[in-house]
Amino acid sequence: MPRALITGITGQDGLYLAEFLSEKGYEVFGMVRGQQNPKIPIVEELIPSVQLLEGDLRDLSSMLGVLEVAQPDEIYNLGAMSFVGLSFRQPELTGDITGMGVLRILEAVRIHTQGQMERVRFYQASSSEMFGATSESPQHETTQFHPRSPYGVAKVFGHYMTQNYRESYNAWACSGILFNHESPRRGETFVTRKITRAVARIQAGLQAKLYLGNLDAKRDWGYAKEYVEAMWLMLQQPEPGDYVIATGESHSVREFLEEAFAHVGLDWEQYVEIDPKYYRPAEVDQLVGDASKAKAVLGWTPNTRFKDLVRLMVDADQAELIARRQGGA
Ligand code: NAP
Ligand code: F7E
Repeated sequence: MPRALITGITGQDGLYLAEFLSEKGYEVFGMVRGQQNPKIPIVEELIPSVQLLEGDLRDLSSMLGVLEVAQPDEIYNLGAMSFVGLSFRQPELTGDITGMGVLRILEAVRIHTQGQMERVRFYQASSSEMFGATSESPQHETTQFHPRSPYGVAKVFGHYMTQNYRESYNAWACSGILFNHESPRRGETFVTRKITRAVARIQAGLQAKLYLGNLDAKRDWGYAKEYVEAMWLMLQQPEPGDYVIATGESHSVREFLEEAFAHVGLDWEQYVEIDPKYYRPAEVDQLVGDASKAKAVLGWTPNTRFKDLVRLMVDADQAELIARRQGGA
């Protein structure tokens, strides 16, 4: 039975990946920061066989302990401080977790394998935020980086470290450059989920207004459940490499709003107000990915398109609200 270790297992992607790997017959280990995390019962309920081990990306010795117990064949490094807006307010912490954390886990693997890094397959969660203000469109694996946030800069560091360990120590390491991917499990501060939750609450009469920042930003939004398969496919190839994972379509926050409110028969303009506090010191105006390498080499293509994604997220938030109300919460 192959063994996989996931950092960030309590996050959106971690949950989907843990389910995916466990269905494939993997023994799944997850690194968690502490037992008090309220998401731990959700992980344990969804994947009863999962083994959770305490470790932190800011602490090398804790990760060595995790590797000692898990003895993984594959490591998926999904742990990060992943909220771009917050990274401007907590740049040092973001650099420590999202950037230095990658170096620490690579070092932990080097020490754990006694220098034979090729024995363990490693996935790094790189991001389209690394492209930032690049002038090339669509973006692909060799597009020049121009990160626009402490988060984006930290991801560039992690990306190059992963490449550097591959070149220096023969690490079997891949970076997936994933464009935005969303789902009903998306954190509630990210714009898509913030909108779909608000739509459900406004329709139920629980919320009057939705306050947002820049509505003109454009993103390439895909469905997270499909993106975790691409991570796994990268680690099944004969050689490690880096891959863009994206839908190839770009839509504005405004278009997302229109679609989400229209799905429940509401006009977004009556409910949305702009609050400058949600603007960022530097914005990424437009991203759109070219995933043709992933299609050609991994055989991966996205199936869920923009409108379906918006609708499935609104439907899920409405269902969650109804379930909560029936449960008396
Ligand atoms: P997420 O929901 O924000 O999950 C982040 C995970 O990282 C959580 O499990 C969190 O644990 C963990 N974490 C935070 N600080 C940590 C630390 N110091 N040590 C260990 N773990 C820590 O993120 P996601 O959307 O699933 O994304 C997964 C990865 O892909 C992240 O690296 C993200 O930056 C990257 N990415 C995401 C997207 C996207 O659109 N979703 C696109 C490109 C790249 P707690 O529960 O303890 O906070
Ligand atoms: O913002 C604008 C905001 O926070 C999207 C992370 O998973 O994907 C994600 O980063 C856009 C930005 O995601 C609000 O200014 C307007 O232009 O949902 P977001 P993100 O910054 O694209 C990348 C690929 C990652 O790697 C990251 O980890 O929406 N926007 N008004 C707003 N954004 C938020 N959060 N809240 C607003 O009120």
